[in-house]
Amino acid sequence: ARATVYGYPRQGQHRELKKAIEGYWKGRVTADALRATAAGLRASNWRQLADAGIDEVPTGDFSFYDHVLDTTVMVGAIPDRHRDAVEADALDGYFAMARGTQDVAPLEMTKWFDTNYHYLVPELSPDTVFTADSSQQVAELREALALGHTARPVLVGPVTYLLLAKPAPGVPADFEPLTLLDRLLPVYAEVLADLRAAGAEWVQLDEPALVQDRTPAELNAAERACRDLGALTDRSKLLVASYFGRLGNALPVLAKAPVEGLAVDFTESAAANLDDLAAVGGLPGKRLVAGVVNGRNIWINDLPASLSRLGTLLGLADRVDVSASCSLLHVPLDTAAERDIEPQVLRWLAFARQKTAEVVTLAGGLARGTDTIAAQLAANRADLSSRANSPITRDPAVRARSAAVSGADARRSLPYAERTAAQRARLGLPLLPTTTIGSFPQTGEVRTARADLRAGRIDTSGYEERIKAEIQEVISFQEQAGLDVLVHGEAERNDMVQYFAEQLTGCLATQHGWVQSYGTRYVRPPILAGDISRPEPMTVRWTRYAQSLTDRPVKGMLTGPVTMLAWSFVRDDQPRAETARQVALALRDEVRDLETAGTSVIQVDEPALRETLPLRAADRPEYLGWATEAFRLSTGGVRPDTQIHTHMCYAEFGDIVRAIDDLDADVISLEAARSHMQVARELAAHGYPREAGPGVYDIHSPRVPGTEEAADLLRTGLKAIPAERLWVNPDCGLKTRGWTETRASLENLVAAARSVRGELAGER
Ligand code: THG
Ligand code: ZN
Repeated sequence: ARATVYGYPRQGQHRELKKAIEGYWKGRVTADALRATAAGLRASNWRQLADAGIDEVPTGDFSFYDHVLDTTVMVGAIPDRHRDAVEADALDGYFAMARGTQDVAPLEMTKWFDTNYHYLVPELSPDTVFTADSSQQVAELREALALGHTARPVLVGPVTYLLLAKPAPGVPADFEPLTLLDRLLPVYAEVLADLRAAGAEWVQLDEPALVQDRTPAELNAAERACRDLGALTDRSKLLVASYFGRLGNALPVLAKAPVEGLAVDFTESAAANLDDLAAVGGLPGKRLVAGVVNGRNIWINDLPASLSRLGTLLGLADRVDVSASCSLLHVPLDTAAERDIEPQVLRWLAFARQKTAEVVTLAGGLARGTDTIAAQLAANRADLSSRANSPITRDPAVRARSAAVSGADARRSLPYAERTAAQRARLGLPLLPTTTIGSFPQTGEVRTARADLRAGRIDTSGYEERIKAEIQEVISFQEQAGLDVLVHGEAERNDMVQYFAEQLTGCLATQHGWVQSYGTRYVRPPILAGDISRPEPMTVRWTRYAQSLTDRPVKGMLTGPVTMLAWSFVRDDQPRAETARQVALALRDEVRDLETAGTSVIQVDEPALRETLPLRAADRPEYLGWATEAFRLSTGGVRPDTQIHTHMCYAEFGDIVRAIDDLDADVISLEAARSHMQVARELAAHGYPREAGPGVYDIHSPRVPGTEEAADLLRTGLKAIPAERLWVNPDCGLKTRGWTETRASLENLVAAARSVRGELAGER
C-alpha cells in the first residue's frame, strides 16, 4: 500500500503566500519574486510530504487564488469581459477575474461544497469555446519530477467543473453548462496528453460533485466522461476521485468506468461507500485509494478503526492505497506551531502535517503488518483515551442540563402574533423603524489597540478605555443620524465567532491555525473541543455601557449556535446536534442576562444557517430540525415584550424559508439591495408572517446609496411586506467599510425612511 494525499495547505508556515500576493497587488513585490515564492512553497510542501513518507505527492493543487479559477484558465473559459486583461498580462488578467478591476466585475464567489473554502464560479454560455492551456499543470509536474518526487497531477474533473459553473451574464438562467461536456472533453484529452508527455504515470480527476444528489442525465454525463477519457490512448492512468460524502447512485457508475483507479471517501459520514462498493463487487483489477483520515476536521484518527476498514477494503480491489478523505487544504498546517494549547490537549489534534503522518502510518501498517506500527498504535490509544476521559470533554453539569432540555424550553411563551403588540408598546418605534446589523467600521486604532493589548504594550484598562471611546462615538453618531434601534458597534470583537469562542469553556483558540477562506483571506476557526459552558456574561458589560449613553433602545448582539458550529472545527465524538444544544444553552444564559440588564432588543445572527445545509436533500430535514431548535433554545427564554432579531447574509434562501419561519424570531434582516428586494418578494410568496428588513444599502462596496435610491427600494419592499412589518437597514454589518461612506449612507437611509413614512401618512 502506498501513502498519498490530494492536496496540501498553500499558504506556508507564516502565510508567505498571502504576503507575496498582496505585496504584488500593491506593487511592492515583482511578478518574478511572487513566482519564486510560490515555487519555494511548492518545493517545501513536497519535501515535507516526501520526508514524512508520502509515496506519491500531488501537483496542480497549488494556486495563486483558487483551483477552480485555475481550471477555468486551463480550459480557456475566460469570460469575454476579462479577455483583454488576460491577453495583456496573464497574471494580472488572472487576478482581474478573481478580484475585478475599476472597469470589470470579478467572477462570482461561492462555497466549495459544504466546506468554508470559496471558489470562483465559472461563467459559461452556449457560445463558450474551450481551448486547452496545460502550461501551469505541466510546469508544476515538471517541478516536482525535477526535485525527484513521484508526482500525480490533480485536476478538477470535467463533470464537476461544469456542474459548478453558472450561465454567463446575459445567458438564459435555464442554460445548463453540462450540455457543453462534449466540447470540454477534447480539451481534457489534450491536457492529459501533455501531462503524459511530461511524465505523469497517474492523473487524478476530482469529481466531488458526484456525492451530491444527481439526476440520471447527470450520472449519464459522468459515465460518458469516464468512457471518453478512458478510451484515449495518449494518456496517463486515471484516478477518479470523490470526497465529501457517499457516492450513492454514482458509485456503480464509477466502479464500471474504464479508468484504472478510484479514490473514495471512507470516513464516518461516508461509511455507506464501503457497503456500496462491496455490493457492486469491488474494483477487481483496479487501484483503490481509500480516504480514511478525515481531511476536513482536526481530530486525530482512530487508527485501529481505520486499519480494520482498510482490511475490509483489501478484499475489494487489486491494490489499496491510503489517503486523507479530501485535500488537506481545509485544515491548518501544523499543530507544532501552537504554544497556548495544553500539550495533552494538543495531542488530540491533527492538522495537515499530523494527518500526513497518520496516512503514512496506516499505509505502513497495511503493507507490513500492524506490529511494524506498534509504537504509533500505542500512542494513538493513549491519546484517544485521554480525550475520551478528559473532564474537558465530559462536564457532568453541562450534560445534565442538556439532557433535561424540554420542548417548552425551545418555545417562546406566546406566539409571534401575541408578542408583537407587547413589543410595540414597550419599544414605541415609528413605522419603518431604522437600524443597522451590528458592526460599525473597525478603525485601525481599534485593531492597533487589540494588538497592543496582546503584546502587553497597554493594559486591560487602557484597552477598555479605547473601546468605550469607540462606543461613545458610535452611539452619538447613530443618535445624530436619527436611527431608531441602536447598536454598540462591536469594536471589542475580532471575529463574530472567535470572540465568543474565546470566552466559552470547552473551546480552543489557535495562534497559527489559518485556513484559506478565499483568495488571500484566511480564518482561524476555533475548536469546539469539549462540553460547552459560559463561565460568565460575555457581552452584557458593553451593551449596558452603550445603553447608559442613550434613551433609544440598544440591541444586544450575539452569534447564533449554528454559525458558531459552522465556522469552527467541531468535536466528532458526539452528534453535532448535541454540541449545538450546548452552545445554545450557553447563549440562552447570555440572552437572559442581557434581558435582565434591561436590553429590549436582542439579535442572534445566523449567517451560516443556509451555508451548512447538507449536500444531500435526504439529510436536510434532520439538520434543519436541530439547527432551528438550537436557535429557539438560545432565544426562547425571554419575555414576550423582548424582541428577538436575527440576520442572514445571503440572498438565496428560498429552500429554507420554512426553517427561517421555524426560528420564531420577531424580526429578520437580510441582504437585498443588489437583487432589488428579491428576498422581500420571496418572503411574501411563502407567506412569511413576521417582521423583516431587506437591506437597502449594499455594504459590499464603498458606494454611497442616494436617499431616493434607498426610498425606491423601500417602496419596492412595501409591495411585498406591509408597512407594519417592514424594517429599514443595510444589507450586512459595516465592519469592513470606512467611516466616511458609512456616515453618508446611514444618513441617507434614515432620510429615505422618513420620506416614505411621510408618503404613507399622506395615504392614510
Ligand atoms: N468569520 C468566520 N468565518 C467566516 C466569516 C467570518 N466564514 C465565511 C465568511 N465570513 C468568510 N469571509 C472572510 C472575510 C474576511 C476574512 C476572512 C474570511 C479576512 N481574514 C483576515 C486575513 O486573511 O487577512 C484575517 C482576519 C483575522 O485576523 O482573524 O479578512 O466573518 N469565522
Ligand atoms: Zn450579513
